[in-house]
Amino acid sequence: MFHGPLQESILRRAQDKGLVDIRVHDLRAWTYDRHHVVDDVPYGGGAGMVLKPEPLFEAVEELRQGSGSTVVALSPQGIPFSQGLAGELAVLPHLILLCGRYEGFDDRITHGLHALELSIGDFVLSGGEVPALVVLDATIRLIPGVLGDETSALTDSFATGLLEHPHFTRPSIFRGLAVPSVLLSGDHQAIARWRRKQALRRTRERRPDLLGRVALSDLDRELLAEVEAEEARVGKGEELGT
Ligand code: JFH
Repeated sequence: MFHGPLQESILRRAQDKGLVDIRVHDLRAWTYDRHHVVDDVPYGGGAGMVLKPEPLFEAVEELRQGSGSTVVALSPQGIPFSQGLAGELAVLPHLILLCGRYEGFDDRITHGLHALELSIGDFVLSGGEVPALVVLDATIRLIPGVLGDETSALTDSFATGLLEHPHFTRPSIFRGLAVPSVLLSGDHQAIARWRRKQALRRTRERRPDLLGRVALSDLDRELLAEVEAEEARVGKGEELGT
């Protein structure tokens, strides 16, 4: 589950450049029984199995670099992972990511190891491996020197707090669909204004929760008022069947 994603593209280059060292461990290496059992039935009953504390504790105690390690546990019960948290993880010297399988961890694991419990979203995956790769990818691309273009991580959507404006490339007309003419105008101020308005429009339509959290300038309020006025016109037009 790890070797594909870790050997490609940006994560590959980050490792090749020596900017990050990623190791993958099998929890069963810290078991001592013939069948390498890492799970057991839940106290209190119910379906599914739970990860046993002993192998996780032994693994973390062996891999931990003194007090310099931060333990992260992936879980549907975690706090929401975000761009902001990726930025905080990116400056830490050593992370230990606990993936998990079955129904998750015996609660003494996350508590006893002082793990930061993270969720990558409100959907249920089969295990923590994909969430761990998500956290790694989002975090590693913020390490200085990982991206070729140092500015792109900063101007990314979510770093600015808004969704991005739409992007277009050649040809200028594709199957009858034209690129907005302002983008071909060469008028950089008009382009900047159009992009900002589109970003505000998309954010308002798709992620109104983000709009409440970002600091809006006077121009932003003006552009949003234009968007709202256009919206009202469209709504009326629909009502009138025009
Ligand atoms: C993980 C798993 C089902 C049962 C919600 C109500 C009932 C666990 C380890 C993270 C995000 C994960 C994630 C992370 C780690 C593990 C599978 C299936 C249930 C789910 C619990 C095992 C899932 N953001 N989504 N999924 N599982 N629960």
